[in-house]
Amino acid sequence: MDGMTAKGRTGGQLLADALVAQGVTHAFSVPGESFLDLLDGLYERRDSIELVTCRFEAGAVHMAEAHGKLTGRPGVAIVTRGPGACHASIGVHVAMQDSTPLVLIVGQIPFAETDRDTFQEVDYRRMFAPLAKWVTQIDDAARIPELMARAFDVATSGRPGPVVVAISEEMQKVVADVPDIGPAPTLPAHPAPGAIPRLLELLDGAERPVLVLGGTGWTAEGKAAIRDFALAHDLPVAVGFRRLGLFDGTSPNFAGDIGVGSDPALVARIKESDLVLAVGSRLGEATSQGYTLFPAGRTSPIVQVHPDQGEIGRVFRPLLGITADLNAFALALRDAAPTKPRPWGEWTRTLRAGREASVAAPDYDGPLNFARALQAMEKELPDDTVFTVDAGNFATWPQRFMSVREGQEFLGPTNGAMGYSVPSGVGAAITFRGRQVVSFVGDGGFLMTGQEIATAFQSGVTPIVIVVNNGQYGTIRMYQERHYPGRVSGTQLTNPDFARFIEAFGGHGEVVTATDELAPAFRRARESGKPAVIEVRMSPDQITNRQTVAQIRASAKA
Ligand SMILES: Cc1ncc(C[n+]2csc(CCOP(=O)(O)OP(=O)(O)O)c2C)c(N)n1
Ligand SMILES: [Mg+2]
Repeated sequence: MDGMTAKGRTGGQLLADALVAQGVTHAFSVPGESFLDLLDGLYERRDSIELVTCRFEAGAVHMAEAHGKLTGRPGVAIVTRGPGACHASIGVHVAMQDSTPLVLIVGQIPFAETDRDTFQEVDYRRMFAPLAKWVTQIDDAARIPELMARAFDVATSGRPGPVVVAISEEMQKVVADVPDIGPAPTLPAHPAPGAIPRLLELLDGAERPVLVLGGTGWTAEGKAAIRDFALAHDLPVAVGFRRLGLFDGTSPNFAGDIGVGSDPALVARIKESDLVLAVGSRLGEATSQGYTLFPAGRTSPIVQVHPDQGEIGRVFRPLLGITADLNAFALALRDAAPTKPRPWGEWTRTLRAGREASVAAPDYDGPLNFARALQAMEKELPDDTVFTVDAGNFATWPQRFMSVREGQEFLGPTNGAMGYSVPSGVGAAITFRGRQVVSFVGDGGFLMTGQEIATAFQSGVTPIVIVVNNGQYGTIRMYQERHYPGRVSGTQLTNPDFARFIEAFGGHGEVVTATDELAPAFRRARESGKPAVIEVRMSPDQITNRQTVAQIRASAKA
């Protein structure tokens, strides 16, 4: 499209064409009267862009965010001004904290009414200032190609993130004669010439190294390259909070994930490590266990690799920082064969043994051992399954007891946004039609955005949602029991019949109350060929996969 002119296009057409020029294939939207001209432009480009009509702006943005996480190119959400933008804001926060490329387009009020507190008026530059990577408003149709290209460049550069573009109402009707602008062919940032030799020198001097993978934008080739490096050097590999898709959980070198609810033994080992290779990870609050992995503010035994130099050493001062595109870095590192035997074989085996001990399902009281149930269900999963999780304690069960295999994907909100799992699963299913999506969510999170399953029916995709029903906002109850044992306040829930909920949409519903029921229920759900909900009835007393309410109370009182 670059350099092409098409005479006399309206702003709405220019916007739709700008999306096509950027290679956009999907846009997730709840319509508003503020962007009728853009909707009309999309009508003309409906062969290139699938417009997905959603039920809730938070759902639309989570779908777009999942698209961005899975493809590395910005997911696009389009919402209306004021109320629509407010609903959408949670997804901007997810994209910011998760480093996901996202472009949120907001229909703006008529420009001529600015600053009258007119109907649905909001200043988006101020509203999204701390939430987004960049906010702009396009008031001149002739600048649509320029500013849209800029929006996509900012969303994907360095540390990827969300960009908000407000489009004033009349501007969408103005006719302008300007060419489209596509992405510039830009080569990724490669590690500096001295970077890999210095890293290897540090590795040669290490006894207890750990590779910690994180971040976004990884390609299959990049993930394979860093895997080959890890295996050649026999490094133990951990992944950051909710980054379980970055390394094969069944690999003999996989040590587990570090984040909320992760294995305390693994955290202890990482604190003992004398060289952490943090590739892509920001070593954020959850991954660093509340910034306790190393003393902050002084040099720590870390080599940190990140595409944005501004993220390197933000909390932990590393021995070495390397600014590079993660895939370019991984490919450069792949050929760095060890020049001498690696002395840490026993250390790596110790970390792996820890992971195996953690993944082994313990006994639990009652008819449902969710750990064993998940492990039986896991055998039914296709090799390219996409998992999504919500925020909540239920998520620590799949995170701990299942192994995300190479070729599978795992999407979770690192900012802990409840209501993420169902819409992101729908977005993933629409992005990768034909791949099985399995979305885990709690009873609390499901009733925040579970109605977005309607979009799966409308788009003809068939995710399977596993609702873990413990009749409460369990995570908060857990904190409550730790701080105020026995004083249950504001955390109990009265729930509907979740199987009948999905049946009302025309989907497939299952209820699971015992260990050996989950795998067959999952099989039936897949065979139904419909969107499905499997309600797993979890004892409210089994508040985490490590502790019961009684145990928490006892230690809180001690
Ligand atoms: C949008 C949002 N609101 C509130 C919270 C605070 N919060 C974190 S976990 C949680 C409870 C989740 O309940 P549920 O989905 O049932 O999962 P459970 O913890 O019971 O497994 C709450 C309310 C949040 N993280 N996000
Ligand atoms: Mg719950």
